[in-house]
Amino acid sequence: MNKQPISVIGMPMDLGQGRRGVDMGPSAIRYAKLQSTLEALGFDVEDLGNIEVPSPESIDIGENHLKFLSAICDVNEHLAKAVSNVVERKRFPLVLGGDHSMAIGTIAGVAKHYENLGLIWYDAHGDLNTGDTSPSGNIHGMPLAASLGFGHPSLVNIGNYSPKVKPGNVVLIGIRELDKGEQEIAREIGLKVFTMHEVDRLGLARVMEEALSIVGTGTDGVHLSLDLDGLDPKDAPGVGTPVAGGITYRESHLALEMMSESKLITSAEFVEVNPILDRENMTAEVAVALISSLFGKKIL
Ligand code: EXY
Ligand code: MN
Ligand code: MN
Ligand code: MN
Repeated sequence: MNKQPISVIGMPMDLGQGRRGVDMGPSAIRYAKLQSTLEALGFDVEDLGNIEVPSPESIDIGENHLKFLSAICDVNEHLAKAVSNVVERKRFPLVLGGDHSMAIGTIAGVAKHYENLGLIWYDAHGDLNTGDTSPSGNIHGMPLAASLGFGHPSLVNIGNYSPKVKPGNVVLIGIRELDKGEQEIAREIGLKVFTMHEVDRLGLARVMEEALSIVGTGTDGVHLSLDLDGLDPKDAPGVGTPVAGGITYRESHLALEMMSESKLITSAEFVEVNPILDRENMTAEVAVALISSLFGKKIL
């Protein structure tokens, strides 16, 4: 079998949220043996290092409802270019984070290469806020809205085009916390949201079958944006915005194995790993284990 070579990019981003430490997520995932694990599965892996991100202490926070907007836009433009180069070289972009505001850059870099990009948003949160609806002003609560074309023009137009994805090509999985404005936008544009209610009621296998059928129909590529807080905090404690009652470690493995079997996924990012809030690098190790499943690791 021909295995597409993989390019790893680190995004040590922590400007999009309020708790320090998530900038060290990429290092923690590398320390959990990402590269050797993928090489053992037979992949050619190159690590392109990290995008440069300023520390929050060294720059101005700007307006309170869109904290660090200007720096977040700047570093996401850089990430978008790096990701786009990887796609042009026919390699698989695997981006490590970093707070979820980085998805704006990753998706900007990927989506311009596809007519109809599918998107799987695996998360406790919808990340559907704009500067007007956000209760916190934290931009990590806004990247899905921005990718769909909603929000501040500088976020929406990263990469100089918008929107990156169409609502009918997007599925959200694991959702258990939505702000009022997020509920409204999700209803208004008819987003397919598999909340924890659907996971409990249907089981994760059925949810994944439906989700993969949606993102695999009429699309020419599928990006996976996996926020580790989609998992239950018992299984992935090293995240800045934990929400109880999430998807288990086993269910998440099944989800990633089903994504692998579908052969639909063309790019991925694993985000919100915060080693300072973690226990013995457990969450980074979970990320590497899930990445192995995505890249076809089989027990037998
Ligand atoms: N909805 C809340 C906000 O916008 O502030 C919390 C967002 C957390 C977003 C993250 C990591 O997925
Ligand atoms: Mn610059
Ligand atoms: Mn998120
Ligand atoms: Mn989240």
